[in-house]
Amino acid sequence: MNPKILEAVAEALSAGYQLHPDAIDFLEAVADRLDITAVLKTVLQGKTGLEVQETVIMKKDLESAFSGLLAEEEVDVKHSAPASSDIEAEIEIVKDPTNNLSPLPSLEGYRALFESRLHKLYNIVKERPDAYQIQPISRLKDTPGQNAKIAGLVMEKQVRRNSTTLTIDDETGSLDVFVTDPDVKKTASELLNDQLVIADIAFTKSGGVVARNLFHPDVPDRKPGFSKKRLYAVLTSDIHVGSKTFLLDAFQRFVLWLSGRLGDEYIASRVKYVVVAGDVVDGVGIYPNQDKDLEETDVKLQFSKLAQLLEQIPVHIKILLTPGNHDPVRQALPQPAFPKSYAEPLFSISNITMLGSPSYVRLHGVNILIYHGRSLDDVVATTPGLSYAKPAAAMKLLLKARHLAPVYGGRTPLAPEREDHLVIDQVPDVFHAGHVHVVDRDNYRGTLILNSGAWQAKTSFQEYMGIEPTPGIVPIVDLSSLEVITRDFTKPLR
Ligand code: D5M
Ligand code: FE
Ligand code: ZN
Repeated sequence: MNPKILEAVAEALSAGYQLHPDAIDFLEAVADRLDITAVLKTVLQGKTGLEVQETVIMKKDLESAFSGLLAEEEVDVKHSAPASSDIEAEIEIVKDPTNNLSPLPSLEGYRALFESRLHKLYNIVKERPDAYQIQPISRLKDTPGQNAKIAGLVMEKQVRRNSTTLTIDDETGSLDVFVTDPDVKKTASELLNDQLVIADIAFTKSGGVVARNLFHPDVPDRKPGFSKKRLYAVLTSDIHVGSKTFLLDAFQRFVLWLSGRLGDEYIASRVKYVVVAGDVVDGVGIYPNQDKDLEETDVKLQFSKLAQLLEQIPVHIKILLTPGNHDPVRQALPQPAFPKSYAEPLFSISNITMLGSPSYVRLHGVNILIYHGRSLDDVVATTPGLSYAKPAAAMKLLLKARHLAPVYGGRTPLAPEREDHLVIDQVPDVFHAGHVHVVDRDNYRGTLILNSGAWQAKTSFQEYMGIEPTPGIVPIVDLSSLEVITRDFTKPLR
């Protein structure tokens, strides 16, 4: 028996009590979580005042004392956590494309981009235990019955009733692979055009190639990084200042809440970061006839209005701003940080950091991938079973593909860069995107996936598309546990 329990039993005996065997089992189970002599002491104190003398300590006696102590301990931890104004910010910009962009002429550029994509994804594939089995397509021997593995980009996907055909290209050649097995067809249906796939193939007697199995590059199952301090990061996006449907009242309430003027003090005073994943303003000329939806038609003035709101956020809270498809930077991914020419008023706010999209930022040891999410349109449009109501499922596919915008020639413009900055070459602890205007979350193999909603009410375009946004609702991440809570700022709190 655990010596601490022997000691506790002896102490109970000397006070004239016995422990029921179930009570001893209970002590065994909790011995390394709590100070059991303290638990026992509480129980004995409770027993001494009783009119009817009870001399046996039951399991239920211990349970109630134990839960009381546990609650006290938790309260202690909470109240001893300092406010975020007493904690220095720890922002490590791990990766930001802004100063590494140099688009090449189109033809040469896209060739370089895809070479870079393949190269970076091969480096990811190299970590697989079966990597040594992967062969270049040009070296495959088409002996019937022969198995092999290949890795290449999905150039085409033809879905028919009974089979799917994938055209897979690597650096050495191209191969058509048939998929008939129902489980493998399911994986095939999740593959995005131009993403990397690993295929376990077999040659048939008739000279065809079938997929025995298909694999995403994927992320390993792991424990994410946590902050040692209890601090919160508000993850938000799609503010759309300048739009007639921007929810000014809700955003003002959010700003007041951050400055501690709306109560909810425990959470509000521990917010250290506000991370914004793009579409900070509504922009101009983003879609045909946007003018009629705008309250402010000058982009610079949209930024002034945004600055007037953000400057009310206390300076100890650090604000990270990244662009989206409504913002006045290039539309093609990756996007650089806001230039001074448009966003001048933001540059005089000392607690704002501007970054490009996508960027990786480590906050107190938590690696956050921030990306607006334009390519979610392509993912939703081309993958059966996905919808705008559940953007986290679409984000999960990007994570599995290890690429933020694989589809070339779809709705998401890609810049002809020498390096493919959109490969997810480090596994993030948090994957934060917006664009869809729907708060949604998931956890995939240790990564928190979070779509961060919006501050814009339903637009006529969304009405037409059947999209139900969840504006004014803000996810708040506890960096010490990656647990998520939300607050709804569309109405007064409580
Ligand atoms: O995107 C706001 C919402 O509208 C988001 O749910 C995606 C959807 N959206 C935006 N552009 C398109 C296209 N081209 N097709 C389908 N759905 C789209 P925002 O970027 O704020 O305008
Ligand atoms: Fe948006
Ligand atoms: Zn957007």
